[in-house]
Amino acid sequence: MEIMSRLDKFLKDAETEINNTVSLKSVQELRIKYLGRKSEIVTILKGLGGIPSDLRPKIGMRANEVKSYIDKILIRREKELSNNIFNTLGDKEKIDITEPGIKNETGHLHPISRMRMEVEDIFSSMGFTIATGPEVELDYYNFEALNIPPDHPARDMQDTIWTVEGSLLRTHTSCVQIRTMEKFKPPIRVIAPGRVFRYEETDASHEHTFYQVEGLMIDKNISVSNLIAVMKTMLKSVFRRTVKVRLRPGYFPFVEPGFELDINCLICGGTGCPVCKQSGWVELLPCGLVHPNVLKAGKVDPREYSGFAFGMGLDRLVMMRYGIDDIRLFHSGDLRFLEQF
Ligand code: FA5
Repeated sequence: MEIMSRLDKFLKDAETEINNTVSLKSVQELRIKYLGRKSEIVTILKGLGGIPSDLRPKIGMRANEVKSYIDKILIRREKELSNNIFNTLGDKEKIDITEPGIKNETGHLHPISRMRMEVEDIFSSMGFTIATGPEVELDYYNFEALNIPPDHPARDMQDTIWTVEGSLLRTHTSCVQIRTMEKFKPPIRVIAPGRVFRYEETDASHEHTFYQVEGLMIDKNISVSNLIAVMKTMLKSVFRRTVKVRLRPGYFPFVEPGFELDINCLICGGTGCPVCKQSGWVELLPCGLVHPNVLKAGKVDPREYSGFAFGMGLDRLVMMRYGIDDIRLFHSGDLRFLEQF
């Protein structure tokens, strides 16, 4: 019976091709080829009416069997290939959809940068603006204009890294005082945060490269009480509580009178530790009223104006705020330290 052998061959061809196919896309194509409207099986089924009636039931039954069998093997192959997507990947590539994802590490600001921004905000709220100056500075701005002429013994107070004759890595941010007075007329209210450098041995509270925030306020009738009021407001905002401070006389050629503002050591609570050199106090903020010679160097008339200035150690402020007992940790690059902030 020719039609029966056509059906057998059709089934054999379909089975072979479906079992050998390797992609889900070709399974779809084979479904169209073997079961679609133009497929041989559909043509046979449509032509059943033309077959002699005694043979029609047998051929019809066989054609339907072949059709549903092909459908089954198409479904089975589709399932096999779907599972195989994972099985054909190497062991390392296997996807475990229940495994928790890998958290992306994101960086954050260094604690000194954060504190600098916080201090900038505090002073901005008191009407101060931010000034800057170069790190490689002229002798004139770092020393001479600040009432420290050549050969003045006060030059030894800050061990200097010289670059070329007359040029140095600034030892403090006080140079920005003169640069600001050259640019702006009083009233002046600026802070100048920045990096400074000293040729120094390092220890728990001393670095060769550290940060200061210079402050300068010049107006008519500025006195020590203005200085104390601004300092107290700043410290209260930084520490979010009142901290014990002491003011003692300090000598800096660019201020008169000059003071040292110390804060009670917050590492040991005042009982003595390597950071405060067992004294219970940390030198944080030298300050004073701007010396008339400095005002003159900045072309400001000392008979008309007066002012105060301060130079705060930013690293030490961060140490006190977070209870860090060694300044060298800041530049250590140690992630175990930095990740805590
Ligand atoms: C000065 O640098 C003056 N220019 C400050 C000043 C400005 C006085 C305006 C008066 C008016 P001094 O060398 O003390 O001063 O440094 C100021 C602060 O910087 C210190 O109180 C301390 O907090 C910090 N500091 C000084 N040396 C180091 C260092 N090696 N490592 C870390 N912090 C330091």
